[in-house]
Amino acid sequence: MDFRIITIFPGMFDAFASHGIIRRALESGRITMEAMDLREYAEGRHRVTDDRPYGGGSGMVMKPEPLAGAIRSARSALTNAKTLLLSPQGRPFNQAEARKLAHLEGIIFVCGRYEGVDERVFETDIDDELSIGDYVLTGGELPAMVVMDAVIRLIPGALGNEQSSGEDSFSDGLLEHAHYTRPYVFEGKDVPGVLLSGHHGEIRAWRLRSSLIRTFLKRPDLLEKRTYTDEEKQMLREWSRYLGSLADG
Ligand code: 9D3
Repeated sequence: MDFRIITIFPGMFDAFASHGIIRRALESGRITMEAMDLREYAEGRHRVTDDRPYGGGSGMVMKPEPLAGAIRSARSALTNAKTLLLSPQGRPFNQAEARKLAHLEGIIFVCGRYEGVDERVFETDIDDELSIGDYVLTGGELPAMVVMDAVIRLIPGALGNEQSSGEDSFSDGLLEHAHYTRPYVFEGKDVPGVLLSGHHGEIRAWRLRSSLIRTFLKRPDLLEKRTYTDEEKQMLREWSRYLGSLADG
């Protein structure tokens, strides 16, 4: 999968590209990534990329000519790519969006800065608009990295053989079960015995129960968006009966 990023801060992407799974995905050729400096598409001695808004007001707007030039250059390199604008007005990004994007041949990210882009560029050169959540950042660069990170780990082979994104907690709508590693006793607390029992069926059931209860405690909103297997229904009824017996004495 091919990524192009249009930004006034291409250097922000250097650390992202040079560590861990992203670095390996680049080295193996599963992805390519190029941060394009928007300034290189701006004219004049000062290579200005922003200007004052028509109608007045505070803040600046991304000038149309450099942005359109950079997008068209990226699109001529990646002919089948989708062009996404990162902006606070975008649709909220989530795991379902990540799964859809993972099927694309390429993505051109336009990192918003200032108050936004000139509407005429938005209308003709942007395919879709995404936000990463309801909080105020200084630009679209970190959001572009967030979206790439979520998408890249879904590309077959990107996580290596030891992990699979199919096992992600978000894949089945529950949070992860509790995890333990050595030592067996840490600060006086030991590990649930079932995990040392070697009974794979019991371990699986324990983990499912752990996932259900952690989701109930930490993210009850997730429980309502989900359908339940017979085994899960049985666990929920078991709790319900148990809680009912506590209430009724
Ligand atoms: C006067 C209102 N502006 C400043 C408070 C609006 C504004 C413009 C540009 C607010 C933030 C930004 C920069 N942010 C992004 O470009 C951005 C973003 C974000 O701030 N939060 C979550 N997702 C994203 S994606 C791009």
